Amino acid sequence: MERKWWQDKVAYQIYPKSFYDSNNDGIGDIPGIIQKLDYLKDLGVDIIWISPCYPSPFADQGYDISDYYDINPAFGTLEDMDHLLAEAKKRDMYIILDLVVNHCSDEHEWFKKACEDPDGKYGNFFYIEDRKEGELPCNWRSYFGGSVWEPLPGHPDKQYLHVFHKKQPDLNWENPEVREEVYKNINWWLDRGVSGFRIDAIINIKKKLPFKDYPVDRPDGLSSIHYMLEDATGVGEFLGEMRDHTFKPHDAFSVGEVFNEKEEELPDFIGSNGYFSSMFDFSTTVFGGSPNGWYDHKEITPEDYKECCFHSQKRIGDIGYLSNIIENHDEPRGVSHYIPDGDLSLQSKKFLAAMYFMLRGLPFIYQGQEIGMENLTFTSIDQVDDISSIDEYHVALDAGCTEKEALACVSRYSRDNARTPVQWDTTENAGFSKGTPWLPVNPNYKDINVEAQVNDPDSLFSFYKALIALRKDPEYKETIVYGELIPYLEEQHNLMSYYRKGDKTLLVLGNFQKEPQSAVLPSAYKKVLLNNYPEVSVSGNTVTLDNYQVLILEL
Ligand code: TEU
Ligand code: CA
Repeated sequence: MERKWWQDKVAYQIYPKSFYDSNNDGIGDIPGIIQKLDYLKDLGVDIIWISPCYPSPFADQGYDISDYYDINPAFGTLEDMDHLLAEAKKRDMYIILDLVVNHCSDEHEWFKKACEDPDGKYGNFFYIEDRKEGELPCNWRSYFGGSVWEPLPGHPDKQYLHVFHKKQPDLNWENPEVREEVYKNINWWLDRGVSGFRIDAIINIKKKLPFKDYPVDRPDGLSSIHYMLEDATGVGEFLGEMRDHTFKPHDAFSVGEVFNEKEEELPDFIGSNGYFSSMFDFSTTVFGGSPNGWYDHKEITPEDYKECCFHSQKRIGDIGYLSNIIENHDEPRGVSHYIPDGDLSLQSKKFLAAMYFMLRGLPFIYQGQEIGMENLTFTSIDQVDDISSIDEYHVALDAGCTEKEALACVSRYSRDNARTPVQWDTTENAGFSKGTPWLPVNPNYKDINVEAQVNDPDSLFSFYKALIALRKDPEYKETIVYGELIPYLEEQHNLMSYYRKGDKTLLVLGNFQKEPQSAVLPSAYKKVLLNNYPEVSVSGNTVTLDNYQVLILEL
């Protein structure tokens, strides 16, 4: 594939509400991001994705936008955003925003106007249907539970579609006026200095019309949206048009939140003239997911993790460039998710860091990941804020789980795990805010915090910094950024190992278990580029790896 400006970068996701609170109202904000830019620069970050920071009633933490042309007063002002863009630019950093255009907020003026006059211009911005005797146009279940249909405020004889929360009415992408509005907004931000977008829930913009029922798959009598998405074709027409009107003329970076794409569509999505620059590899996050709900999810083992990563790498090959993650704002903390038996140690965290970071693709770090932030343990459902977790709690109870079991699955998978405030130091509220944080701080902040790690050469933070420095090292960049990935000793149990081959040959060798194990080296090595233990134990052509030991070798 042709090389792109963003490919040799390292990206970092900020969830602004929980990043850093500059004015002590308990909510992170844009001036707070500006204050921490040097911290991110020191880590080696280039691209910063900021989760939605626009005006929003926060029904879904800002993924319900009521004005696409402004900044949420809780986060600051447009001037603050301009200031952030300028400060980032000074440091050769790039800001990308979240593009949430499958839906808007029910408090957006378009929806308000649609409620005033459902037959007028704005009625056609949404999916509004007649409601005869309470009948639903179709039996689809919204992602957050319940029917996707909700009575239209002020019009009991009509109803509107929302595949997410009822406060997130879906925009009607079939209407060219809607698409025009979306492109206008994207270009407005790009012209303002934003370098691109992460594109939210984008697969959902294409609905299979006319509305019809799909198989009922839960006791609620409704049908998972996935049946409809499988059946819908033609999303590419919208996405190609969006690319041509916005990203392409600006040479912007775009990363799609794409799920369930069909194999043959990969080149269309991220090939040389793809709809997006890149898309996230969700193969490990969705592994074990059950259509029944979180309570029925299957745990991922080290072997599964390895298989998912290698499968994605093989299918993408040189078609395009994936974006790699171990967590985001919708997922449990990566270390809590992928390291079995809660065996969280500095070594296991470093192991996981190196394993995903050295894959071919653009690495994203989610805030707090670089210091090894962990899941929260919930002791009561009242501590949960996230709408998705609350729904899943009830799904679990309805399926016959006890309250304890339901709470355990929420604890395991809740989106709030990743949304607790960043742990900056050992002072009150982990230094995130002097006010009351909107979501409680993880009580482990005295042990896990930025201040304790930035100057410690053995810390996880320093390990991430070394991984980033290695990716950018002129000697190895060609291989790490552009080289191919070839699995090594793929069959060896709980060993995750792969070559990166470019103008050099590197071998990433990791022991994904807490017992030591030996592995045969393919040849002698020239240099140890990274090691999470002080020593390498080799005898002849065999290396013995300590528990969760990971080595990056130059062969
Ligand atoms: O998520 C899209 C998505 O597919 C979700 O259903 C995701 O699987 C779910 O959050 C897991 O519980 C995006 C955003 O990342 C998410 O935060 C938003 O809630 C959602 O879109 C709606 O905008
Ligand atoms: Ca604040």
